[in-house]
Amino acid sequence: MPIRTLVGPNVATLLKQAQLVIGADAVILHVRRIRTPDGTLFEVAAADPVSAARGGVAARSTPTAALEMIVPAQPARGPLIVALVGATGSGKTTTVAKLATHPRVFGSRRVGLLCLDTFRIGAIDQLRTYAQIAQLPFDVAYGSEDLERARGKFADCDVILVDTPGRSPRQKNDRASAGGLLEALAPQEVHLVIPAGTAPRLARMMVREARTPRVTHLLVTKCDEAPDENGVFDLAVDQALPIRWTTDGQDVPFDLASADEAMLAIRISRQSDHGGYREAVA
Ligand SMILES: Nc1nc2c(ncn2[C@@H]2O[C@H](COP(=O)(O)OP(=O)(O)OP(=O)(O)O)[C@@H](O)[C@H]2O)c(=O)[nH]1
Ligand SMILES: [Mg+2]
Repeated sequence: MPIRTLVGPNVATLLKQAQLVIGADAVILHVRRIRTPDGTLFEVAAADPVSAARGGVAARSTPTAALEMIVPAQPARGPLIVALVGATGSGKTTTVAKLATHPRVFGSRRVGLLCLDTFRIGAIDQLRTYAQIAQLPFDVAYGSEDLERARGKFADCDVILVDTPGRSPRQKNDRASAGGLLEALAPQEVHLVIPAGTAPRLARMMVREARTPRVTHLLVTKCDEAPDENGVFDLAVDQALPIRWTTDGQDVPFDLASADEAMLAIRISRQSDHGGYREAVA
């Protein structure tokens, strides 16, 4: 099977190049990090869908599916509802606060914060404090009866960010009511929050178990704690789940970046002799 291998410092550029060389339906076979004395480079291997299928590789993801713009599009009607789900302590609430207040993300769009985490002591106050500091509308939903009121409160919002209780991949029913509330809200985007240092097996399990509601994106947090890891990025490509946002610190709102910026920030620690961009045909 003719595989095109592209190497360069910017994954987003490489993915675009793969599309230019192969076509818009290019199938990404892998994205790998290559460390060099001068910085980190990435290798993207791609093939056309027919060759990929002949070689036993299903068309799992399009190149641009892996990394998305930091600014989401606004739906034609109604507010954009974005929910963050994930394990306890993964960084959901902090990231909701960053997204709500980072100047590059929603700009002048009016953002409201909805808390569904009525399980953990202090969770409501944590998000309410961010809302008060940023002077954003805030509400809490304990049950479906609260959703109508919350929608009314957010009537003039362009965006509603939804914080949810932490969940363990092995706990099937503990947060069932929050899952039900999320279903009722029908968010356009559901980001599964995974810290960068999460073991690949565990990260895969998190994706497998996070079914309700359907996850649309991965969101990689704590890149500062695992600056050398791109396992969650590989998982995103593998599962055809795009990454729009990443975080790399506790500073609200500024420790937030787009996925391609985060890929570039992954650090050098191993020597390699690769130079700038190059292309090879395997
Ligand atoms: N180093 C680092 N710490 C982070 C980052 N994002 C969040 N944290 C920290 O991680 C801890 C947990 O963050 P939270 O936002 O409360 O996590 P959560 O997922 O809402 O936790 P639960 O509500 O308990 O499920 C806090 O101490 C945050 O400051 C990050 O990008 N880097
Ligand atoms: Mg939280």
